[in-house]
Order: sequence, then structure tokens, then C-alpha cells
Amino acid sequence: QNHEKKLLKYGAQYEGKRTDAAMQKWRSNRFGQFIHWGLYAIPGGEWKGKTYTYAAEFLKSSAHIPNSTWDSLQYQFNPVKFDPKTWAKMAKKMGVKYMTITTKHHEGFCLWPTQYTKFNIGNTPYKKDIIKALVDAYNSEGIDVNFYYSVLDWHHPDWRYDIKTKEDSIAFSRYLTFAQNQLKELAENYPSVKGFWFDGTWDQSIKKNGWWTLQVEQMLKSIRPGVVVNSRLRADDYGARHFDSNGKMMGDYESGYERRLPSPTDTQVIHRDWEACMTIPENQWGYHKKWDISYTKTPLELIEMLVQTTSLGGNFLLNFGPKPDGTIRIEEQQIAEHIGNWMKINSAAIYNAGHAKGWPRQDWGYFTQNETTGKLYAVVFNIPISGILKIQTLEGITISKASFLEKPDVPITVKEIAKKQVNLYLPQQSFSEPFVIILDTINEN
Ligand code: JFZ
Repeated sequence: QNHEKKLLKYGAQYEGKRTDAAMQKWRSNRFGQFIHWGLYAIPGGEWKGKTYTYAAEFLKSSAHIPNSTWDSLQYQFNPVKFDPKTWAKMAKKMGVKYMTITTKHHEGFCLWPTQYTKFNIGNTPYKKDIIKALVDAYNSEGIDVNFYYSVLDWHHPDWRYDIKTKEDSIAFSRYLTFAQNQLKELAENYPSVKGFWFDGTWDQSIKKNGWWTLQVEQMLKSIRPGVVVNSRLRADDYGARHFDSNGKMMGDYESGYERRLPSPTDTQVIHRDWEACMTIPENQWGYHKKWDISYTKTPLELIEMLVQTTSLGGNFLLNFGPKPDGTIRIEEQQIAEHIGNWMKINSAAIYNAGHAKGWPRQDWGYFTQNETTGKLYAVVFNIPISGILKIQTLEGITISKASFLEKPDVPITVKEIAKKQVNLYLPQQSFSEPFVIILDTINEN
């Protein structure tokens, strides 16, 4: 590695975590709902009687469907059963504090009536502005809304994957103006937007235009002060992405954790803000008619991911792919309900909680800690056959009391068995859900 510091015009704009109120709100949210909705929901991973198992939102590319054919799906998009309030209520019950919606995915179709392309919701049989409906419905439930925007655009004639000729460069600069206009339009027309989630920025064309990614970040922040932008937007002077050529994170949080989480012992991620986005199936973001073509994660697995993410100071964005009729598939509804029932009891260990500073990783699960009060939570996933939870404590810290978050009256015996070794004796009972124990500590340091 080259340790010489490079002079960058388009690199990281600041170091360390943002501490303003908007960022603190983003961070305290912890749990979000991702929604991928577009024309790809109509074929749902099937084309001319054939099932394509790769990501449904990539069907146009997987099945080599020409633009003219794909784009005519626009005239079929008519989600007559779409009720934004139903979605927002479901999200609220699941316990999310924010939602991120695809305003435009790689296919280029826009869910809002943009003035910059006809390829938008206004020119479908449905006609109505879906982005506005969702922003209003989710905001009424107290849920923040962020906009996903794919810079990569399969529809726009001026999109380029690389810049090899003068013609490419002229076309692509027109494209960059188009995309910037759209982003300005989104920021101006939906004043409550809390963040922008960029995608489709991995091609050479963008890497060669790092200046544009910074310009867009700055434009959005000048129209909507406090708005939160993911690292995936950004490229620097040398085409380095997410992290600049000096190793500093660009944007406000790292968005490289896609369908994977950092290891529970990762000591790097806790020093920055980050978010993991997750699918329930293996790799389906948009609606796929076949739910069982890959392994689907169980609610308990997803809850564990949410807790692991929180324990490492990150946000967890769980994806849903609504159907073309505007409803959410029953499998996703059931998972949302299960998670919501768990959150109703245990969310104190999630909201405004983060990494429990100094505490080592434990065999039975994860510690989280409230960012404001310092309250310590043990979220238990694995109970030993002995019924004894062994807690490795820190120098000078003793545990004075342990109590169930759900049932404060059920006693848990706490016994210090050696220096920095505490046993918690759980009552003889079986648990069907992961549970939270609040630990009261005395700090003698
Ligand atoms: C992208 C999209 O292509 C996909 O359709 C979905 O929208 C997802 C959220 O983002 O897919 C990615 C993006 C980044 C990586 C992998 C797939 N990555 O960083 O490894």
C-alpha cells in the first residue's frame, strides 16, 4: 500500500462520523425497509414461458430483451390494488423507522412524473405519482423516506459504460446533466426526503467522472441540508470508489455491505456509519413470481442479522419486492409480521442503540448499547444446555443486576465466579424467540 497522501479534488469531504441531528436521526433509526418496484415486477422473472433464476430486476438483461419490447411494459403498469397506506402500516408494524424506494432502477423507468423523460409513471395506465403517495403515507406513520437512484440506465440513449471516443464523452456528459436534473427534481419536489441511496455507479464511465459524483452530493446537500448520501455514489479523481485514494470514506455512510454483514468481530466498521442491505431470498430485489427458487431466510435469521448489524453500529435495510398489482406478497407480509412482533417487545435494544464499547463478542449472542443512556442489552440467540450464560465482563465493571426486558419480574441470578467472569442463571423455561436481558453495571474505573 502507498502511504503517501494524494492530493484529491473529489475525495472525502470530512473525516469521522457526522454528528448533526439529521445524521443522528438516520443512525438511531437502525432498521429500514428497502423497496424495489418497477416494470420488472410485471414479468416477475418469467419471459416467454421460461423462468430466469437470476435477480428478477435483471430480467431485461438476463433474457436479452430489446429496449422497445421492455419499454412497452410501461403500457401495462397498472397496480390497481396499490394502497400506500397499507404498505406504510405494514412497515410501521414491522418496526422500521425508514424506507428506501427505487425511484429509478437500472431499467430507467421512473416511479415519479419526471419532466426529463417520458419513460415514467405518468405515462402508464396508472398515471398517479407513486413516489408522492409513498412519501405521504410513510411520513404520516412517522417513517423517514429515502430515494434509491440508479445512475446506470439501460433505457437512456446517452448512457455509456465507458468513455472511449469523443462521441461517448459528448453523449455521456448529456447523460450526466439528465441525471443531475432528475436528482434536483427529486430533492426539490419531495421536501421531506431524508437521504439518497445511489446505485449503478461501478462502470468506467462514472469512475472517470468522479467530479460529477461530488457535485451531485453537494447539490443535494445544498437543496436539502442534512440529507444523507451513501458511499456508493462516490468516485474520486483516480476512480477509487466508496473510499478515496487516501483510504477515507466518501459520502456519509458505507453502503458496500450488500447481502452480507461484516464479521461480528470486525473492529473497523464501528468507527464509521454503515448500512447493510439484505434480500430475503438469495438474490432477488424485484418481485419474482417464484419465491422458492432459492433459499429464503427465516424471520429469526433476519432478526439475528438486524441485531448483529446494530451491535456493530450499522443500519439494516431489509428488501421487499411488491407485486405488479400493488400488493405485497403473502410470504413477505408474514415475515414482516413476525419481525414486528419481536420488535414490539425488544426494540429498545435496536433503536438508538449501537456497538457496546469495549465489550467482547459473546457466545450466546450480541451486546448492544443505547447511544444516549449507555444502557447495556444482551440479545440472546444461543442458550447453553446448562442454562448458564457466561458473560465476559470488562476490567473494573461489575454486573449488579440482570433482568428480562419482556418480564422484569422473572428473576435472573447473577454470580461473579472469577475476575471478569459472570454467570447468569436463566429460569428453567424454554424460549421460542431470541430475547433481551438488560444488564445494570457498576463501573469502578
Ligand atoms: C445492485 C443492483 O444491481 C441490484 O439490482 C439491487 O438494486 C442492489 C441493491 O444493488 O446490486 C449490487 C450492488 C453492489 C454490489 C453487488 C450488487 N456489491 O457492491 O457487491
